[in-house]
Amino acid sequence: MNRIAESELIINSRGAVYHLDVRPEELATTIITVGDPDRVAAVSKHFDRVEGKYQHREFVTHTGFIGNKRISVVSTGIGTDNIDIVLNELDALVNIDFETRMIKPELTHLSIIRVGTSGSLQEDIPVDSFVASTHGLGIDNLLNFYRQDNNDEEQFILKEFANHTQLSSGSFAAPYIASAGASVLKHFVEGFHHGITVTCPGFYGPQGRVLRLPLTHPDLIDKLTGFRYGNHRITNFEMETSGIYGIGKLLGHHCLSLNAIVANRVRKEFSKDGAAAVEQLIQKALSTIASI
Ligand code: R1P
Ligand code: URA
Repeated sequence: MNRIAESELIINSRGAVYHLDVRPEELATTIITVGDPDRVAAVSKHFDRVEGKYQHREFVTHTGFIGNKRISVVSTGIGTDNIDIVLNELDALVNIDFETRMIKPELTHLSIIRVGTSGSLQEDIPVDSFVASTHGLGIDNLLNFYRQDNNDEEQFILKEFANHTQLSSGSFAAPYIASAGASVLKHFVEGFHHGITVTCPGFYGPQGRVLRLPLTHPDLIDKLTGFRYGNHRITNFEMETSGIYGIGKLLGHHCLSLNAIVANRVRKEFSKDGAAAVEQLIQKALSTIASI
């Protein structure tokens, strides 16, 4: 095994990984990710004890305890470009020895649970309801930079998605897919819709929103809503899940994305109190996470 060079894994003068500014001993093995840096405190206010707070740029981390369960909550900012940074640095913190810069012989498998907001693509999944993503299907290109490893079902879903939406033709990057960590997903059944979450490289055009610019795919919402593969359908879209599932799974972590639905794009509705829905999802997620 090779020593990882200073240019590849950047460790600052505090001995912390560059973007997150967190040291290995400052991170728990159960991690909640949120997009909004202000949502970190909205999660850690429920901790019995906060052990440490760290921040660099949009990456805020609070580590603490609920009972005996040690949890870190980390903000990612928006988008899978940020997820590339956060997932690789979280993994480095547990699986690379910062002294020797070598991969550790025994790997740690993190539990990584996203608590975020999302837009529903189905009429029967209303605003203020919750979705646990069975799969992250990315149209954002991130995983095309890594060697992927899909099972048969994932490949079939992907093929049908490409046929149905034509989103892999012309100038579009190939869509990719990864499944939720089954060992985590099984704890989030009651009170959650389950389905495929599509991860987009933007909030407006890439999610079919028209303000002043005409779109190349004006039928995107209809195509996503109408997609079926066996019992699978696309429940919602947002901007991080496929990156978390894709990179997380390749690195051996157990990942789950929990979504508070703030918009319903079929009914054209937006939540009257998205903050309350997010707070409810945080509480629901924490009570389950503390017990597993
Ligand atoms: C867009 O408003 C943001 O909201 C969703 C999207 O994925 C994107 O990050 O998630 P968060 O609420 O976690 O930020
Ligand atoms: N986040 C998204 O990315 N899209 C939505 O419609 C709502 C939240």
